[in-house]
Amino acid sequence: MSHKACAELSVGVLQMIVSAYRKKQNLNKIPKRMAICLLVIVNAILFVTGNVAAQGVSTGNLHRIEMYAEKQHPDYEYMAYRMLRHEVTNSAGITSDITSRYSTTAIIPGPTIIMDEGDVAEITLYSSIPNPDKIDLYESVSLHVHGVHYDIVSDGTLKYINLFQDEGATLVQSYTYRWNAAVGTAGTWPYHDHNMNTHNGAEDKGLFGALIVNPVSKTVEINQGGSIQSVSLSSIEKDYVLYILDDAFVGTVIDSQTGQQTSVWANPALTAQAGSNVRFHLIALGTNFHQFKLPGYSWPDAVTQTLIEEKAIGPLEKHVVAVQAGTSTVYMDGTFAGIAQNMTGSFNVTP
Ligand SMILES: [Cu+2]
Repeated sequence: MSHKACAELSVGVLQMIVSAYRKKQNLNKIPKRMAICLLVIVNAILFVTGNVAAQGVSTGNLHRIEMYAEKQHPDYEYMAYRMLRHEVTNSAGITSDITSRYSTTAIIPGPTIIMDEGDVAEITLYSSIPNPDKIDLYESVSLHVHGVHYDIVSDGTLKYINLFQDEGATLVQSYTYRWNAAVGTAGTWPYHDHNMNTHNGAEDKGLFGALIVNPVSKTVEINQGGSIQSVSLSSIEKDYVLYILDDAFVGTVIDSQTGQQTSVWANPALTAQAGSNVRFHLIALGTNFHQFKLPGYSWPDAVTQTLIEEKAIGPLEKHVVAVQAGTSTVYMDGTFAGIAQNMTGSFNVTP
């Protein structure tokens, strides 16, 4: 499990991508290899079903997920993950399809996958990314995740690193990973490609996203009237997933009540209802250090169990900020570089 210090993904790039969307480019074509894909899907389902039946140990939910890694636009080198299907089967055997919560197009950051502590996810990745430099069709793209448990076959790296096998999808073959959000893995974690272009992957080209593992306690600690209070997870109205790049925040807003996810791009204006509880999930990507601030607010630090007003976040580090919305303010990176690059967005609280 090696990590890299990622190159920057600039705001300019994001704006190019946004403008491509505005032009209503069709970014969502199903490739012609559908027959092969269907075969792979059927095989994957048989494999998953057999596997789970054999193990029969998990008491949590089983997530069956299918995602694509694809080019953001044929003319750009940028890539992104797209959710194809997400079904959740609970311990009573009842399955619900929650695919409609996600964007139907590939987005940066990629789809936020939300699990509960105790859940297992079987994630099949497909690739539709051609590489003109590698016409053998076997260049690998992957899902490498932090924080949760998995076996060597689900590391999502190349044989060069894991000394076992290339663990990724190619143009002609999918790859299925199994993530175990075992008790003790609650938190917010990054996932990203580790195989494309180099043995560190194309994370810097847009292939990254977040995994939220909600605690089995179903509670969140929050500052209420100057003291740390434990509140119900169901009281969270919105989850803001903000990746901190070297020069911008880029994110997804999740309506925590419905699960609906909305891609909000760079330094987005965030909104909340006064009195509602919200969470910021911050993940740093790139090489810079950041100082997250939300002036006027303080929140519990999970490690020290004290209320803090700012948090240093280094490359590949993450931090969760849960607050009760009170007054409008801004969120920002308070480092010199962050201020110089105007790394800030508004946090608008409506009565
Ligand atoms: Cu990593």
